[in-house]
Amino acid sequence: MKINPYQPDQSGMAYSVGTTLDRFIKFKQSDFPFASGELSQLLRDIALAAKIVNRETNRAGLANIGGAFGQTNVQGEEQQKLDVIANIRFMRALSKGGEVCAIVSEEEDAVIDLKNKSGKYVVAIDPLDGSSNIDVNISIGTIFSIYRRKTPLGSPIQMEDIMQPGSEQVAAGYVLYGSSTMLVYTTGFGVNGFTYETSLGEFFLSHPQIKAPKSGKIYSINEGLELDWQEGIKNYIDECKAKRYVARYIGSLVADFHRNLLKGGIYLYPATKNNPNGKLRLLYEANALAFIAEQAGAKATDGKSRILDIVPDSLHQRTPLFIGSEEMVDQAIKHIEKSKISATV
Ligand code: FDP
Repeated sequence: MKINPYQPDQSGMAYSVGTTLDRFIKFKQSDFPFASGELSQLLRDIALAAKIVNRETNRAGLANIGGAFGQTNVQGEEQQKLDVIANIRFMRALSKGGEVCAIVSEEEDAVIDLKNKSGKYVVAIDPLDGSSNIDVNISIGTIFSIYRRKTPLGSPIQMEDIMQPGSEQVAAGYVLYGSSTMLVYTTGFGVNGFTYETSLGEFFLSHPQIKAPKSGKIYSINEGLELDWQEGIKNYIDECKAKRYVARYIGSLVADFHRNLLKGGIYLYPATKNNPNGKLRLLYEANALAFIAEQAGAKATDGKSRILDIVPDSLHQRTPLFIGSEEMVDQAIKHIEKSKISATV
């Protein structure tokens, strides 16, 4: 029997292992006229750091890298050892590649100016999201946003390069370290997901052109904070229960978002008494996921406006976040608005 390796094969002997992330990125470079390949290289750098962090998270139980690091980050949250390790890995990947001029990280108080005058891109990153789940072997993630700098190449970095609204993102993505490890990203031409094949050490295209269901039955919210919610949120969640929707809350934003993106659902983190502006960070959590959500046909808002339209005024700014299937987000917003009107009459 003669098998043509380039043709679909019935025997299974020449089955294709699929499209690698590297090849996909290279192929997609043509979406950008006059692209010089730097964004492509930056995405590859992020993927490499993700592979290393994936290795570290997989052996966390064995390598004495679980548990607290003994310091708090700028948000006052206790840093875990793996938070610190992931931060180091991504910082290295982003600074060594040469494409980036500045980085904003959840784990760093201030902007990291790489003094790289030829770096076109600014990256905002949460190196390891969902840290409270690290020690109990539950899915965690990395979230990143990429912006083109506003000031001319060669000049020093300015705050206008950093404080850009999410609508200016040129690419965004997340890595989910879960039952399998996935990298999902967009450059504004749809959303594609890649699954890590450990034996080959490569990400392969597994979820091409992800489309979020218009509606769904899953709602994800920390119900322990119900007493702190505003009326509209309570009413919306009551409606979800009345409709016998399904409650699912992992407490790792990437994992909750990813499930809802594929299956249809909504993730809500509203303002609470302790966190009057919500808990999640605009620059390196909400913006990236909002860009991905919109590219997949879903929606993201802070209850008043589209997440991607918010112009940040501080690095570690927090925002309420309602993100997921379009009809569910619209319905949540209806309840929020209705309760505001009834509060004013
Ligand atoms: P964590 O504090 O564990 O890092 O971004 C912060 C985040 O996790 C999200 O990943 C998660 O969805 C949320 O906070 C969980 O917050 P609560 O524990 O308040 O529900």
